Amino acid sequence: MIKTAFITGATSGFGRACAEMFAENGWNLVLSGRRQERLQDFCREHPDVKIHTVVCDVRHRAQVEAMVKNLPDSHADIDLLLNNAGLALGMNPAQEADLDDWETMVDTNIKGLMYVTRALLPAMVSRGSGHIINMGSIAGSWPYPGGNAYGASKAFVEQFSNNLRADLHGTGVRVSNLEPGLAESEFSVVRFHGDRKKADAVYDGTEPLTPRDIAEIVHWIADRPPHVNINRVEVMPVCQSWAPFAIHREKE
Ligand code: NDP
Ligand code: 8X3
Repeated sequence: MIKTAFITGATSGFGRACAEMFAENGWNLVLSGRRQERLQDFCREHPDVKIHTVVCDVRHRAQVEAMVKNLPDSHADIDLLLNNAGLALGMNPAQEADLDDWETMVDTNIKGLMYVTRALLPAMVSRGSGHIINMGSIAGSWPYPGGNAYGASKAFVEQFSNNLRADLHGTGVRVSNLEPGLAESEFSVVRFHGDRKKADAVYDGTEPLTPRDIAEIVHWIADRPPHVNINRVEVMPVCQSWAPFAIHREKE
């Protein structure tokens, strides 16, 4: 039985790598994102895969509802929703952060993820099967300077995932939260508003996770037998670990 994966944020980074991975494994795909040309490129490069693309900004509830309502019959039964669309904006301390950046992160990482989940969930529940994999982050569990609203938005994703599991008890629908650390994609270019020098400095001298690493984990989570639910996976590159607590000392 051919399965269908619905991937948000499929135009770049993790989402695009996951689209590749699921295509290689014979899945049908629903791919969404705001950049239409990237979605079209993917279709051109994968002429043998059954792909439905939708240009959608997940911040807009009506667009999300229309995207789900208008799924063609060939792609209407979603086996896997990968709630991946998301972003960090800025790394200034909270007292200097841009409120517009905070709002965009809340609208995308929290509200967008809720809209897509709520739109697709009833059909999964009535079919008695389905899987939602949410893209969390280590930033949802571990604070760092400048993480402020981004980390908090990913803490929401972690607890929303847990609470979804509680609500979906007995329905057969699975929920997982994947929490990656340092990974190279367009993430940092977006975070630093297009400043490539600052973005490159994030990965300088490191061996970060790759989108392919993440795609392999997503596929592994999705490919467990139906009675197995991976609740959460936290993954970092070997070059990343924790630092000691910061202690401010008064100068004599
Ligand atoms: P990228 O910037 O490479 O990809 C982000 C994707 O999200 C793009 O496809 C983008 O598509 C989409 N997106 C952003 N805003 C919207 C929106 N309003 N509506 C629809 N789609 C949107 O970054 P990553 O692949 O690294 O990030 C993917 C996810 O992984 C994010 O949730 C991120 O927070 C998380 N993550 C990233 C880590 C990292 O270090 N890279 C580590 C941990 C988690 P488009 O612009 O075409 O709309
Ligand atoms: C991205 C990982 O540590 O840059 O979610 O916030 S981090």
